[in-house]
Amino acid sequence: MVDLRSDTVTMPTDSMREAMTTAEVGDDVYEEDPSVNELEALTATMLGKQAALFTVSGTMGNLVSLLTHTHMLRAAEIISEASSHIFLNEVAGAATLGGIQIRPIQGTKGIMSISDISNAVRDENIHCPETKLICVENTHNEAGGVVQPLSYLGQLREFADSKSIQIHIDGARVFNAAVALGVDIKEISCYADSLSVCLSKGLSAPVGAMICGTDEFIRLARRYRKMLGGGMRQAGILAAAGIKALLEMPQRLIEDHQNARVIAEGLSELPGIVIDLSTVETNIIRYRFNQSGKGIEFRQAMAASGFIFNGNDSGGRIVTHVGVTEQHAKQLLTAAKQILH
Ligand code: TLP
Repeated sequence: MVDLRSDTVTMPTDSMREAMTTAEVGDDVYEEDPSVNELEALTATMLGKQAALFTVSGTMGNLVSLLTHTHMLRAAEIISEASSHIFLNEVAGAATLGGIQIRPIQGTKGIMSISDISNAVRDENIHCPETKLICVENTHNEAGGVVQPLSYLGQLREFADSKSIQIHIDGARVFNAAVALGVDIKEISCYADSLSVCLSKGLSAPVGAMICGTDEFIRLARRYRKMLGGGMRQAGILAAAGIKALLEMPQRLIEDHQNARVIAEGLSELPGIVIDLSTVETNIIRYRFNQSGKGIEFRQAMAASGFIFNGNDSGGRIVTHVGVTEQHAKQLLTAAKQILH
């Protein structure tokens, strides 16, 4: 089976497993785990921020960031794209645990227009919550792995500064964005007050995500992580894999993007399947059929040929990663051609 449901299915590499067996560890709640400390320092340096924090998952990294930005102040509102992971797929954690109201804004290919954001920012008014944060998902999962352009992030930063609002980047796949743009990751992170970055997606670590920001932000975030039960102890075993993920894996993401492009272009030529090729900038392909029920039928037939993806009644998502080779991409197209001829 070639598993294209997500890049979360990637396995730790041999180099990660080796590093995990020899990792120096300590109690991280006392901030005494040398491997965690090294991973946090490395992340902060790579992303050009003062400090970083290791979290259990991207979901926890985002939630801790939101709690820290709003400081659990009731009546806070944050802006996030209508199909963002934070709004759709984080179990309403911000509302449930943080008392935060999310104001969803419909973007175009996952990108919210500055004028729509501007219209959504609350005025000083006794009736209104206070707009504290703008969240940007980079790359944007639901939109098909779309990269937020640097010029856009620059304009957004300018706007946010003019309103004294902070920016959080849900950068679960921000290394994919940097690779697609051919820029150093700092050229993206410089626009955000805080970022979350997943280690366990395309970067293949078994567990974990990083958040980063100022020293003060991370000091508070560490307390919120503890509150959520995310204070880990000898987490250096996991951090050792995370270090390898950051140092050894980003450069190969380009292969995932190339394979996604091959798959997307090939599939888009087949009858009945609709793909907006302009969204296929990284390792995610979103496709749909104009016929209801066809999504399920197609996935079942593809699974019988050895390729599994996630999806619904009328469409689905294909995600490339280190376990998907160029050969697999070609074989997938051959199987799809037989099914959709
Ligand atoms: N995304 C997962 C699923 O939850 C949908 C996937 O398979 O793509 N931000 C973004 C943009 C994400 O795509 C995800 C995970 C997260 C945050 C959360 O990361 P984890 O799974 O580590 O909590």
